[in-house]
This record gives sequence, structure tokens and C-alpha cells, in this order.
Amino acid sequence: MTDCIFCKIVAGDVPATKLYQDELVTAFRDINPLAPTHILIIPNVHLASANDLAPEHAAAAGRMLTLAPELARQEHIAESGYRLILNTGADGRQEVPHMHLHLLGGRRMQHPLG
Ligand code: DGP
Repeated sequence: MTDCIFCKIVAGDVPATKLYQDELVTAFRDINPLAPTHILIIPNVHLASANDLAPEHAAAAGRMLTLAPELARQEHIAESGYRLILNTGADGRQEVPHMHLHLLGGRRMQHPLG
């Protein structure tokens, strides 16, 4: 999508600190980190939110999930733990309309969710 900031990051048209990219997904550091480690993992294809997930996206969705522990190990937070968040829609407080998985760690998260 031409006016999507995350599509532009995937394409390399907007700079980002990319940690991983393959044919399905891209991972980069959040511009406004809420924890010592705050990474966004996104599908390369434009999906506005998790509501757009369909069976043909299973490979990308699976890659997003399996990449998370790899990046957590790379960031040395796998043992201490981390939180994966997939905000969806207005009530989910999703601000950027390109589906993204937050990987947050390096500090103790607040409990409970919400
Ligand atoms: P959400 O509220 O779940 O839609 O979170 C969107 C996140 O995206 C928010 O933590 C800030 C981040 N973000 C927004 N614009 C940019 C950008 O241009 N570059 C990077 N690296 N992160 C961005």
C-alpha cells in the first residue's frame, strides 16, 4: 500500500533499525520504545489488522510468531521473559493500520493487561 508507513519500511523507503527481513516478514525497533527491548514484527504483505488474516497468511503469521523467540534470544531476554502484543482495532488501541506484533522485554511488565 503506497501510503502505509510500515509498507514503506518493508520496501526500504523509510529508514528503520531492521533486525530481520525475509520474504514473509520484517522486524525492526519501535521508534517509541516502551521497554529496553521493543521490536515490531510485521508481515511484508499489507494486512490492516489481524482481522484481515486469512488461511493464505498462515505462513507469514507463523513466521511472525516463530521469529519472536529467536529475536528474544538475540536480545538476551528469552530467559527473563517478554510480552507479545497484537493490538487490533480501536478498542485494542491499534494506531498503525498495518498488522504488527510487539515484542517487549528487558523490564518487568505491569500486571494485569489492560
Ligand atoms: P500500535 O499502537 O499497536 O498501533 O503501535 C504502533 C507502534 O508503531 C508504536 O509503538 C510506535 C510505532 N511506530 C509508529 N510509526 C513508526 C515508524 O515510522 N517507525 C518505527 N520504527 N516505529 C513506528
